Amino acid sequence: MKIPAKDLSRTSAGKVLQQLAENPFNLAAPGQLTAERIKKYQCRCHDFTLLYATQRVDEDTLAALQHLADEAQAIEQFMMMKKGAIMNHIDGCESENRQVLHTACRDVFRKNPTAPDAAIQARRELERLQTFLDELDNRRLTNQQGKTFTDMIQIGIGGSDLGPRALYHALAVFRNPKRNVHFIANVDPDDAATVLSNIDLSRTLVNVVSKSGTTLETLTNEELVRRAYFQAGLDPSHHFIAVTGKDSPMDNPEKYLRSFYMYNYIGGRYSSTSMVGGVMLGFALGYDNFIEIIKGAHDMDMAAEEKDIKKNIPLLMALLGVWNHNFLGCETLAILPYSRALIRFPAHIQQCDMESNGKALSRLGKPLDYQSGPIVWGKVGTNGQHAFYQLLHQGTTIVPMEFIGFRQNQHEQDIEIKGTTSQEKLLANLLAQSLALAVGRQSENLNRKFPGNRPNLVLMADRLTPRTMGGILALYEAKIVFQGFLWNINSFDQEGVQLGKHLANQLLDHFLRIRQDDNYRAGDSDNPGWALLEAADVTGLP
Ligand code: G6Q
Repeated sequence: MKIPAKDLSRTSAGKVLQQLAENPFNLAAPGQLTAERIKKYQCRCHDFTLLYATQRVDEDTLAALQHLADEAQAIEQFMMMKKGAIMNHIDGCESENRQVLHTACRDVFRKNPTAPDAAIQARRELERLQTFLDELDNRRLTNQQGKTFTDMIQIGIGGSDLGPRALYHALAVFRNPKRNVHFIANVDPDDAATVLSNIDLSRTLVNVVSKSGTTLETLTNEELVRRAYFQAGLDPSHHFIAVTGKDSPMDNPEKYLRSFYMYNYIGGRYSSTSMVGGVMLGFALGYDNFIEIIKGAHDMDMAAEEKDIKKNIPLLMALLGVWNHNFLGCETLAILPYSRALIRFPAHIQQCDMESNGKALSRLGKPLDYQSGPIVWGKVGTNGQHAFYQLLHQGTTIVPMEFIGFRQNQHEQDIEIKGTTSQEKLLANLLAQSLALAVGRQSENLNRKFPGNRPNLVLMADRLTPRTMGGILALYEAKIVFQGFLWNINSFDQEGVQLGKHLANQLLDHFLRIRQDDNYRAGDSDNPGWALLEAADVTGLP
């Protein structure tokens, strides 16, 4: 299966969009953002509605964006990816050359003759997880004193931390009230100390997550927590669980109470619905809720196969992003959920997006002659309105925004004051911002003038549940993948991350040698690590 690869600058749709961008739809002109427009520019997929009347698009722009998606064969590529084609390839360069099959983790409940082997492997891991969780629930698996496990520490970093952690916070209200999860990611020893200072280790499981089984931060933190177990007189092999790649250095079941697997065709940042998220989320939320996440994600994976951009939220969001970034020249993107539960979600999307699409080489092996992924950032709720929104409204930089909102809150509690609930006030704020940023405000006083034309969209759902969370997760994954296809880049490797890992290890070797040999530094000034070592001196390290 050969992947159709075409650079954005070689597409005919790109040329049309270039012309349209000279005079984009003016949201700030009087009478443009009408009720009719708001009604017309809505897209629905399953539980979600996307409101995009507040983007600088009209029918001509949408037709050109549809043409762009067709020319790039975005849907065909997405379906090839789901069936197991090698996606991770760049002509003329050594690259990972792998399948990309995070969607297979969700394609586990239907008889699908085209499902790749990955779906069978995912189902097997799910069954093993279910057995493990049953044992915990039925007290067949307890600590050595016969007591239940009440806590879990998840040790992992990057893709083995951000997505799972975002989901845990998002769904905390669905948590088993007798179970808590704590996270250690950074190698900063204070991170681990904070978690360890306030926990009963004897009733805690430690879930060590590393696909490669070689990540310095994770292995160091694992040893640090193991030492705490030894010091407490506890045997770590009754508490430690591994989630790792088959045959990785961590694939050593004797060392662990249980070992679960993820496979090399699942990228770290796309791994939340594999065992990377599954073990911890299953422990905290229960197996059924984890399955709901998977089902919500699967629904979105299917919805993302729709060719008509007006019926496919992830594809439409991908295209609107390309329009704003490549044609209207906006360099960043803000993700702004109006739900405190999504507190960690912008950080996850930041990683997933910037690690996937922060690339400068096309899949044809040539430097790009256009921009790829934007700088992604964001924060939850109305708090931002009292902080950085000033720049969004009146700053010299135009920041496209993606708002996420829910009609109902998660908890049963709310209060009605002056005839409206807090949830209604929250939503009113969200919608007011969306409209104000698009339309702006005229004023004689230049200081109080708002130029408008700040492109934004609103993703709405009824309530943030495990199912909707799975949907939002898969929606953003698909959006990022589609943008990679449109930019014709390899979204599935991360050489920049690998470089950082490699350099840190190299530098640590230097530290070690300095400790062992006082004469080493003088004779080694040609060593490329030297400049870094000089800098390290300033920090007072060894
Ligand atoms: C994600 C990246 C990266 C990775 C971490 C942790 O896509 O590859 O963020 O997840 O570096 O790697 P391990 O899971 O191998 O420890």
